[in-house]
Amino acid sequence: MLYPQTNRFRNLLDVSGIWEMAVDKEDVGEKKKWYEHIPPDTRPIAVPGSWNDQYSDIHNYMGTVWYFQDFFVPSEWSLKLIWLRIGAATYRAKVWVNGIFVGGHEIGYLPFQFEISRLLRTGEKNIITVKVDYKLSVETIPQHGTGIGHWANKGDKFPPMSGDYFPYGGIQRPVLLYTTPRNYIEDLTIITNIKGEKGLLDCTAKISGEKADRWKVSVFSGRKKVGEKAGKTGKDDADLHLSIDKAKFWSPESPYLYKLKIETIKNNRVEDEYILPFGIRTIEIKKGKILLNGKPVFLRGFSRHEEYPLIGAGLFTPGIVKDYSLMKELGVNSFRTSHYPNTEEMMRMADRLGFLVIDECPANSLFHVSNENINMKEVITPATLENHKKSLEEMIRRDKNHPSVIMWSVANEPNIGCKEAEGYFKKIYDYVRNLDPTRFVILVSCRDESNSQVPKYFDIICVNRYYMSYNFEGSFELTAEKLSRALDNIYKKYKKPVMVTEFGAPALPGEHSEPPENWTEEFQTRHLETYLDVIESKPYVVGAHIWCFAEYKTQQHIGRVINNRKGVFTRNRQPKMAVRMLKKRWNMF
Ligand code: BDP
Repeated sequence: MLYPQTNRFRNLLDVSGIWEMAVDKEDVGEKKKWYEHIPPDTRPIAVPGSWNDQYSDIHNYMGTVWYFQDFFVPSEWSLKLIWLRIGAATYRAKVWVNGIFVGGHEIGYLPFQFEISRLLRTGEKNIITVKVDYKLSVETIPQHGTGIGHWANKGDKFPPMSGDYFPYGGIQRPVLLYTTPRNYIEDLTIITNIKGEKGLLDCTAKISGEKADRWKVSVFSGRKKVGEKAGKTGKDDADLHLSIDKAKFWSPESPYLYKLKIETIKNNRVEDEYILPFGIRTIEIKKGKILLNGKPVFLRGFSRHEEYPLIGAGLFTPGIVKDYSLMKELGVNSFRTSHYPNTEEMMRMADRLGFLVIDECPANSLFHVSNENINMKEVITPATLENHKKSLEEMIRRDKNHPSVIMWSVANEPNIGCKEAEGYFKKIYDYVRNLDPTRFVILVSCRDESNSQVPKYFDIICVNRYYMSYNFEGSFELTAEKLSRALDNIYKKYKKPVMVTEFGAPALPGEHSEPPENWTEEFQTRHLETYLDVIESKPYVVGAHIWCFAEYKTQQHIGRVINNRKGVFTRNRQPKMAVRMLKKRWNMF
C-alpha cells in the first residue's frame, strides 16, 4: 500500500487532532445507530493516540469506543477520487462516513483505506465515525491472554493479552483524506540487484481505473536524472527494467536513496504520478554469513517497542527522532520492530538513516496454554491461521519497498513444542516466501528448539535467551557456559546462521551495587557484557539484539515493577549505566 503524498495530481488533508469519543461498555452503539446520531455524552480524545493514558477510567479498558470527527472537503476535490486512510486502529475498526457504512478492518498496527468519493459532500461539512474495539480471542493476532500466552502457566496478567506489553487501544496513527486521479497508480513494487558497478531495478506497477496507454519511470540522484524507461501498460500489472551505471549502493554506512518517479500516460497526457525513495542493495546468506551488497554484516542493536508516556502506542514523531539519534550514538546498525509493525514514519527514517530492520507482525506469544488438558485444536484454529496470514500480507504490502527491511518475522515466541505447530508454521513460512522471495523469513523462538522441527523451515535460527534473568544461575561464569552450550547445540542441530534476538536483565535506574546484584545498573551492564562476549565469539552467530532499547509499559504482573525494566534507557529515554559500555563496545565497529 503506497504512503500518501501530495503532488500536481494528488492532494492530502490530515484530519487527525482532537476528536469526540464515546465509551460503549454495553456495546449498544450500533443498535442505537450512533453512526447517525452522536450520543450526547461525548468527551474529547487525541488522534493519533491511545485512549488508555488520556482518561484513568478507561486505562485498562479493552472494549468498544466510538470516535467522531467532522471535516470540510474542498470543492475542487469533486473531480477526484477521495480516499480515507487510517494509519492503524487497535484492534478492530468499523467506519461510517456521513452515516453510511464504508468498511471494517481487523489487526492493529497496519493501515487500511476506503474510497469514499461518492459519500462525501464537497464544499460542506462531513462526519467520520469510527467504532474501535480491543476484544481479543483465540482467533485474533495476538491472542487474548486469559489462560493463554506469555507466562500462561504463571497466572494471568492485567489487562489480559498474550504478550508482555500494554494492550494500548484506539486510533493510533494518523487519519488522512487524500485524492488520486480517477485513473491512478495503485501500487508499485521495486526489487533491486547489483551487477558490478551497475544497479539493476525491476519495477512492477498496478494501475487502476481506465487503463493508461503507457507508463514511464525516471530515476533521480538528487536532481539529476540517471535513468528512464517507458513502456506500454499490460493487461494486468506492468513491468519495467532499468539499469543505473556507477550506482551508489545503500548500506548503514552510506544509506543512499534515489528517487523513482512513475508517471501514467493516456492520449499523450500525464494522468498520475508518484515518487518513491528507494535504495539499491542486495541481501543474501552465503557460507553462513549475512551478506549486504556482497559483504558480511553483523546485526547489532535492539528489539524495541514503539510506545511513549501519555501517547501510548500512538504516532509520536519527536520520539522517533530521539530514538534514532540515541541508536546512532550507540553505533547500532539494526533493530527489530518487536512485536508489531512500527509506524510508517519509523520505517521511512530507517531507510534514510541506514538501519537494517527485522519487521515483525503482531503474532506474539501464540499458543502457550496454562495447562496440558487444553485441546490445542481450540487454540490453533483455521481462523487464527487466516488472520495470521492477513497480518503478514498487509505488513509486506506496506513495507516491501523499504531497503532497510531485510527480514520478515512471522512470530515472536510461539509455542513450537506442540505437534500442531509444525504444519502451521510451515504453511506460514511458505506463504511469506511466496509473497516475497527476496528477504529472509524468520521466526523468533525462546525454547523448544531442541524438541521441535519448526525452526528448520526458517532462514536464520532466531532465539531469545534469558539465563540469569528468569533462572537465577548465581554467577555470570555459569551463565556464559550455559549460553555457549545452548548456542552450539542449536547450530549443531540446524546448521544455519543463528541470531540472538533477545537477551537482557532488568535494572531499576539509580539502584547500584558492587558486586553487581540483581535489579541494579551494574548487574544489567555485566549481564549484557557476558552475553555479548559469548555471542561475538561464535562464528555462526550473525547478530545480537538486546532486550530492550527502552523501558516500556506492560501489563500488571508480579514479575514486573510498573514497567518492563530491561531497557538500557528509561521510558523517558535517559541512559542507564549499560549505555556507556555499549557506546564503547559498538562504536569500535
Ligand atoms: C521475551 C519476550 C518479550 C518479553 C521479554 C522479557 O519476547 O516480549 O518482554 O521476554 O521477559 O520472552 O522482558
